[in-house]
Amino acid sequence: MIDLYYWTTPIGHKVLIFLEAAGVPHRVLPVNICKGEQFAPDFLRIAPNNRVPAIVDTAPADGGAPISIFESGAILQHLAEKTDQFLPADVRGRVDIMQWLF
Ligand SMILES: N[C@@H](CCC(=O)N[C@@H](CS)C(=O)NCC(=O)O)C(=O)O
Repeated sequence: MIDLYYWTTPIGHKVLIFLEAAGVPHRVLPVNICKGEQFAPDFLRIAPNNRVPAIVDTAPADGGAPISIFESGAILQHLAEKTDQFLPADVRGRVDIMQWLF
């Protein structure tokens, strides 16, 4: 399960689109940045840069504690590796994806 901390911005959409397209079970948790909710201490523990999107991967591959991730590029790379989707195995395909991602 992925908890997505989200507001309706283009950068937020990127992560939501990935989750929907890859069929990843997820829960959307709104963070209203127009009301300053990105500065709430509970959210800052997940996203110390006070920005959405951020996620918590509640079932990481190593079976350990949940992992919090901020920055959409880092989030999308994590989700691509976790699901083995949208990330080519060959070096040239991978570079191509990464340069567009970042
Ligand atoms: N480089 C970040 C940018 C995230 C970002 O700028 N998010 C904006 C909304 S699109 C935000 O949360 N702004 C709240 C603030 O700056 O306080 C990423 O790609 O995740």
